[in-house]
Amino acid sequence: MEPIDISVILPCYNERDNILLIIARLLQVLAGSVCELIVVDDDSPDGTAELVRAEFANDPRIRLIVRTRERGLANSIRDGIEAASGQIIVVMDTDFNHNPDDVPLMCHIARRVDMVVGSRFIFGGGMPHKGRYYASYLYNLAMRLLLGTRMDDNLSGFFAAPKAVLLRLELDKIFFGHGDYFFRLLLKSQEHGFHHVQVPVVYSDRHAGAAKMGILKIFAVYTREVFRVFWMKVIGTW
Ligand SMILES: Nc1nc2c(ncn2[C@@H]2O[C@H](COP(=O)(O)OP(=O)(O)OP(=O)(O)O)[C@@H](O)[C@H]2O)c(=O)[nH]1
Ligand SMILES: [Mg+2]
Repeated sequence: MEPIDISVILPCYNERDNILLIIARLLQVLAGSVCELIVVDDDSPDGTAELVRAEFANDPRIRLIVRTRERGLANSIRDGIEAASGQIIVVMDTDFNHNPDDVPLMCHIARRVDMVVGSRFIFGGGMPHKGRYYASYLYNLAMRLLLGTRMDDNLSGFFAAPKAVLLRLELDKIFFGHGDYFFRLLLKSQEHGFHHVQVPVVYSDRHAGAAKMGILKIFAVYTREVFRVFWMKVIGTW
């Protein structure tokens, strides 16, 4: 059997109406590659895992990790990364916020650099709602000023990188919480001197289902975390 080249990590919680569609599309766009898709499900009550098991029981390209003892987006991504057999890792949402069609280009570039970052805020990127787009844009500017990150999109959570490169980072200091892990990942990788390339990505609205955290809660949690990291940088403990 050929060694696995690309591992796509698909963290999910209650995504029964999205997961099979996103898997099908990824298998189409990655048809020319030796790939695996790793679904990391936190024991979703809506039966997401059972659906994947029933549909892909005999397909070695689809791996299912069901976590019953822990919950959380960031540490489910870490579990996926550690379990991955591929040389290139891709991390993306399962609700179609991230477009599976962007994955081949990101993987292609990831072979030549340390990390490919999907960005809504460079030329060619975007979001469907103008209001949310500008709010996120301004939030990102504030993050860049406070934390000194050089990336335009510090919260997209859509990236590709060689596994060996990712494992050089201090994963314990990055992979906890929700989508805020992503700015810690970018900051730590910037400090490690990673060569990053940004690729424009256009978000779509969530295809089906509901967000796991309301926008106000996200704002409060992320802002608290931005200030915590800012302060750690000031006192030299980051
Ligand atoms: N394994 C796991 N996945 C999660 C968890 N929370 C969220 N996810 C997944 O992480 C991705 C992003 O979560 P969303 O709820 O879509 O967050 P969002 O993109 O800010 O919200 P929307 O605007 O509604 O799309 C989705 O694929 C979720 O299924 C969790 O606790 N565990
Ligand atoms: Mg989403």
